[in-house]
Amino acid sequence: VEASIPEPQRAAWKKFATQPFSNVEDFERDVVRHVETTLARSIFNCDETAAYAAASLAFRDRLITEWNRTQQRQTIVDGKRVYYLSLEFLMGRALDNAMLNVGLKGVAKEGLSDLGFRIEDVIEQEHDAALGNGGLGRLAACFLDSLASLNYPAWGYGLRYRYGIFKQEIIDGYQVEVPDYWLDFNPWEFPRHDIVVDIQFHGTTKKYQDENGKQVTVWEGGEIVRAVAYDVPIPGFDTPSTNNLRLWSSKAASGEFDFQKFNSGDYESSVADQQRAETISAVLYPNDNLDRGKELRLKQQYFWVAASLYDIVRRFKKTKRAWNQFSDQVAIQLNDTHPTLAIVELQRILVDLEGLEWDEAWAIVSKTFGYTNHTVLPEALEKWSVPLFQSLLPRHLQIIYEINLYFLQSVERKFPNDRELLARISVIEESQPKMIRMAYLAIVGSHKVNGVAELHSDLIRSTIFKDFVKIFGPDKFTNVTNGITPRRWLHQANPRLSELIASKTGGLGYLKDLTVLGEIEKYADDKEFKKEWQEIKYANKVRLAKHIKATTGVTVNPSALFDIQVKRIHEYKRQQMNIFGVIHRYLTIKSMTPEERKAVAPRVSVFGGKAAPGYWMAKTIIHLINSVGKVINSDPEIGDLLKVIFLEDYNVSKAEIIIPASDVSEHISTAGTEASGTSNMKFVLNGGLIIGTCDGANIEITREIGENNIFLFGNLAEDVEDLRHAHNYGEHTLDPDLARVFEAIKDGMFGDAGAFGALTGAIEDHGDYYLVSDDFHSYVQTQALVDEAYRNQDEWLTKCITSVARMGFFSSDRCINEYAESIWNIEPLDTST
Ligand code: GL9
Repeated sequence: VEASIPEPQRAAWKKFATQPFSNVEDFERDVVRHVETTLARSIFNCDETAAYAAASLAFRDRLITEWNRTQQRQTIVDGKRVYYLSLEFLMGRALDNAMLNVGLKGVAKEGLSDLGFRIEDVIEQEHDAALGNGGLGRLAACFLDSLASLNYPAWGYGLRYRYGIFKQEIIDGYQVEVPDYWLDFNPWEFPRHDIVVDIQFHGTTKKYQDENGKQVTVWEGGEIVRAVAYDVPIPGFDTPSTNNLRLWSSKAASGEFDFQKFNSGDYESSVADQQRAETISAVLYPNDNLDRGKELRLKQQYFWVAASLYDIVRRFKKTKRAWNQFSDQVAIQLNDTHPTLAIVELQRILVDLEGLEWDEAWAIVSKTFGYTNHTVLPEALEKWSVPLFQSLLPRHLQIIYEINLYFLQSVERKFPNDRELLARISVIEESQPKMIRMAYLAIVGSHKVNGVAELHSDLIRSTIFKDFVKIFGPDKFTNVTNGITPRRWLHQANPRLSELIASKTGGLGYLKDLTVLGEIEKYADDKEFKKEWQEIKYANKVRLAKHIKATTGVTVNPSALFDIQVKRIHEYKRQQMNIFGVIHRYLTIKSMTPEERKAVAPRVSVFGGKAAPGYWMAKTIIHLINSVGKVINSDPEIGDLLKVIFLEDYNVSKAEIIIPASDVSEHISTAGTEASGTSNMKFVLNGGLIIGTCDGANIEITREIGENNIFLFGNLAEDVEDLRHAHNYGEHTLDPDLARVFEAIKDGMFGDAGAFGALTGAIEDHGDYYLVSDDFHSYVQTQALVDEAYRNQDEWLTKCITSVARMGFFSSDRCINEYAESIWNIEPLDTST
């Protein structure tokens, strides 16, 4: 149905077109209107929550008018769009970001103050949008910021979870998970009840000949779940471009009940059917780097992928182009293997619904997709059981078998008589039950596959995807090193540092071209500049110290060295090595004379991060950190020399307080396990130094900032295999310093020794898979170098400033431009029209 307003009536519309505010008075008018009408409150009933809601709605009005213009511009230009499919978007708070990106935070501050509010308090009211687990989800959020800021026509597609990542509480030193019911009030989304897609599950397939004698397959029966679109506007920085993040929510397919059940009096079970449909988008799976193969997760994946593809195809069909132009109009990026079904679904749409020949369809499909791999950890590589697929998605299983058949045939032609090769690379693993290897399917159906840092991309080419490099050639595999948005991670999180940089580089332009940071290197030895720099760092540490006091009750000295490790808790990230190092430090101080202690450099060790609810070892690490903190923080002999803090519920908004306050941060994964890491970039960009292993993006950070400005230690990725072998064949003796630490734990120094047996046992008795014992000595020694370096504040500051000056490469803008050029073949849109 044509829904445009006819030409004669358009004048009236134009006359009354929404005029978004751009000065203080108009902002105040909008806020008051939203308080009084949208929220139905008044001057007698307006608290900070209401002020937050009204300010957000005022900004949302602005964003949506720009959003409309951007979408119209894109439709008129009718060029290529990129679609970023991600099961996770870890957006954090939106208000501060929106105010800064549209350049009206000053206006809002003054307006809110006139109305009786402090802008900081208003910003604090917002609940984080936490639809992600960690790095992978936050990367997607940084990418959206860059795509909009660089004027790329781009949409994100995800799921609108009712429950985001759980809220972590620490009770008696243990992690407790509390559901994150966050949608009570969310001013940043627009429900689109007119944009719905019905998604099919289960059922059966039938083959028949059509009137032209062509074989056709239909997929019938089963159940239908409805996808409803919710749109979240994504403002670019210093540009009118406002992109769209479309999140799908599930509900029952029709408002009607199942009348069979209803008539037979089974009212409750027909209500239960409705609720079952809503379950699909109910909860984000809280695992980081782990595949658990749950049926509901597969349902989520297909639900989201099918709704998104329907939407994308519908948009393409409106242009009335021929199908062979699809990949000129559409690029789809798969954020990990979670959306791999999109490859199968597009093939199904083209062959079953649009009647294309298989080969013609497949040529289109494989030109459309790009696949990003985010991990080499074997337990994270997704596999789905064939019987599960057979039941849930019978037609897709057939298509996967057919894709695999043609693929294996082509390999057979190229490498005849290599049965082992065929078994290794088959999309179907011949296990009991058979399993579908999603990464292999993603490779076969994409035109480019990329890793997320150089080492990681080298590793996937030489290990897990080696055979595929041989088959498809090296050009299909590429690297795009991750990046972070400097808007949120410098300008928003660290406004004073941003201001200082702006004052020396000619304004905020550096936020659009981060390589401009290079201009501050000339101040790396400037006395005045260094003093200001130091004051800003100190103020950020005071802010964190207040947060620590308020949340844990522990007083920390802001003059001490702040050593921070915040990230998901995982054995490969080695928080256990960090806490063992802390215990070692404690034992060392305890063994000193009071005179010797005067020479000790005071340190605050800060930890933060969530453990997956089912990851028992990670939970034990959290328990140990808290138990150690309890003993050390109350030891009167230690005082300010050492404090150990576990900050509960690490999330994006807490990261914005924590990261600017670090002197040193820890990125100490076993070499070859952390694909990239992105918080490493955030910490350095905020003037902290890194202690880290030669892993992920640490290597490229070192190359950019210089090895004098980073504390690297530990074994290299190339040695890991041999070291593991040594453990397994009894050729390793436990590091003596680590042995002392274990004795203290076993003596009960930190409470019930039995509670930590699994942690020490993994290292002493079970092969030390993450090589803690191998790296412990060089870790402790390198920490001593950190202490020494920190003592010389003058040199330390030079290192920090030099490092920040050289971080331009790690902007997600650089990263997105690389994707645009080498994978998507897409250009920015001119916003002047
Ligand atoms: C991850 C890697 O572990 C990180 O090293 C990498 O920086 C990010 C982004 O590329 O991707 N892969 C992965 O599964 N997670 C990552 O953080 N985990 C989650 O966040 C779920």
